[in-house]
Amino acid sequence: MKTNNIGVIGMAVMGSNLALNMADHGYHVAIYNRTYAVGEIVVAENPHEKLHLYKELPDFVASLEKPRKIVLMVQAGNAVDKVIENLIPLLDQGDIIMDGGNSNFKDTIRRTKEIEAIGLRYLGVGISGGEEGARFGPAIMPGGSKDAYQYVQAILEDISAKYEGEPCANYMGTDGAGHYVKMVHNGIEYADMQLIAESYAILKHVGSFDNDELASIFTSWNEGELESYLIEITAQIFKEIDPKTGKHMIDVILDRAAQKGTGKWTAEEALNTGTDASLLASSVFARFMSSQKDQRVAASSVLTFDAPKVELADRKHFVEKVREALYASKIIAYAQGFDLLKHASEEYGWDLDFGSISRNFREGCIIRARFLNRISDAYGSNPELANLMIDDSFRDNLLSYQGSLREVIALAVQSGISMPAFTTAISYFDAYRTADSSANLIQAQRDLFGAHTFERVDEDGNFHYEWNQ
Ligand code: NBP
Repeated sequence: MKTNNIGVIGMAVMGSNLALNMADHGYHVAIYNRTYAVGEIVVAENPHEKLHLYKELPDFVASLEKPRKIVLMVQAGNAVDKVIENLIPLLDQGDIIMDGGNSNFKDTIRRTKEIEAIGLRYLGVGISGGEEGARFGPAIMPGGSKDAYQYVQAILEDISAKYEGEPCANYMGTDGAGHYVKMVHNGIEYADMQLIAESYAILKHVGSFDNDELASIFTSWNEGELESYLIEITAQIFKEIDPKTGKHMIDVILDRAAQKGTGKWTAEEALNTGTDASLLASSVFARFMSSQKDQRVAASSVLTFDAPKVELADRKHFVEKVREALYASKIIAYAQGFDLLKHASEEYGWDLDFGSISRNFREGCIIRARFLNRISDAYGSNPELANLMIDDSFRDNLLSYQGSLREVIALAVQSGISMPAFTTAISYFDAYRTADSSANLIQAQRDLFGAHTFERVDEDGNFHYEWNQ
C-alpha cells in the first residue's frame, strides 16, 4: 500500500525531528532506523498519526508513493554509502534519494554521478539549525538536479524556517552546491563564534567586566546592528548558574573547543580554490590550539609576559570600541565566506546566487542575523560585486570602524591576549586595500633561486634576470 508521501532514514536527533516536522505539515512520513529500537522510542515518545515506523527496509520503501522521496539523516561518510547501497535494489527509475546530513560536497558530487547513471535521482541537501531547527524550521540548502528538486520543493519549503513568510529553502545549484553552501555556512559560524570569544577575552581581561556585566553588554549589542542568534545565546550563557557549584556556568566549562570537521573542510577548500579565507581558517586553528590545554597550562608559567596594566579612561567607550571592532571583523568574515562561494561557483560551475544564499541564512540557521539583509541588498544592487567589503554600505562601516578594530587589537597585543581572528581580519582588510604589495620581492627571490620568471611593471610578458652574472 503506497500511502506515505516521503520517507526518512535515520532516527537520531536530526532525522526524528525532521520527520516530526514533516508530519506536522500534513505529510505522511515513513520512518526507518537501522536499529529498530531507536525508531520505537521515537514513536513512543512522539505519537503522531502521520508518522509510520517500519522494521524492514523493503516495507519502508514499498510504502512510499512514486516517485519515491527518501531523506537520509544518517551519520555523514560511510553510513550514507551503506544506506544507498541497501536502497538501490529496492528503488525504481526516477525515485529520489536526498542526503540531508553534513556530507562532504565531493562525496555528494560522486554519489550524484553514480546514482543518476542508473536512472535514479539524487539531491544533496544542507540542513542547519540543530535539533530545534529540524523540529520547527531549519534553514535548508538543496542542491542537485532541478528535475529532482521540483518533486520535493513544496515539502522542503513547508518544513523550512520562514523569514517574514519567505521560506529559507532556496535551491542552490547542481550536485554538491547545497552541501558546499552548508559547509561555508559552518565556516562562517566558526569565525563568528571565534570573534565573539575574542571580544569576551578582551572585555574580561582588559575591561575587567564580570559575567553579569558581560550579559548586559551582549544583550544591548543584540538590540543593535549585531543582532543575531549567536549574540543572543552569548548573552544568555553569561547569566546561567551551575546548579552543582553555584558558580556561573561559563566559569566551570573547560576552555577546550571541539569540532566535527566542516570548519576544516572550509579551510581546505580555501586552499584548493586559491581563496584567502584566512579569518575562517584562523578560527579553526584557534580550536586546535584550545585543545592543547595541557601544553598551554605548562607554557603559561614558562613563556611569561609581564603585561603593563592598562587603565581604561572610559569603560563604556571601550565597550563601544569592542563592538565596532567585532562588527567590522564580522563584515570581513562574511566577505571571505562569500568570496569562497564565488571561487567555488566558478570552479564547480554552479552559478550560485549570493543574494539568495544570504536570504536563506536569515532564519533557522546558526548564523542567522539582521546583518544578512544587508548582504542580500549588496548583491541585489550588484550581483557581480568583487568583494563584500567594497559594497558602498559595508565600505562605510569598515571605514568608520577600522580605527576601533586597530585600537582593540593593539590593546590586546599590549596585554598579551591572543586574538587570531581579529588580527587576521585587519590584516586581510589591509592586504585587500594595498595597491603596491611586497610580492615583487617574492617574485625576485623565486626568479633568483629557481628561474621561475616574473612580470614587469612596464612591459607585458614573463622575464628572467641573470641574478648571478
Ligand atoms: P548522527 O550523525 O549521530 O548519526 C546517527 C544515525 O546514523 C543513526 O540513525 C544511526 O543508526 C545511523 N547510522 C550509522 Br551511525 N551508521 C549507519 C549505517 N551504516 N547504516 C544505517 N544507519 C546508520 O545523527 P544526527 O546527529 O541526527 O545527524 C544526522 C546528520 O545530520 C549527520 O550528517 C549530521 O552531521 C547532520 N547534522 C546534524 C546536526 C546536529 O545538530 N546534530 C545539525 C545539522 C546537520 P543506528 O541508530 O542504527 O546507529
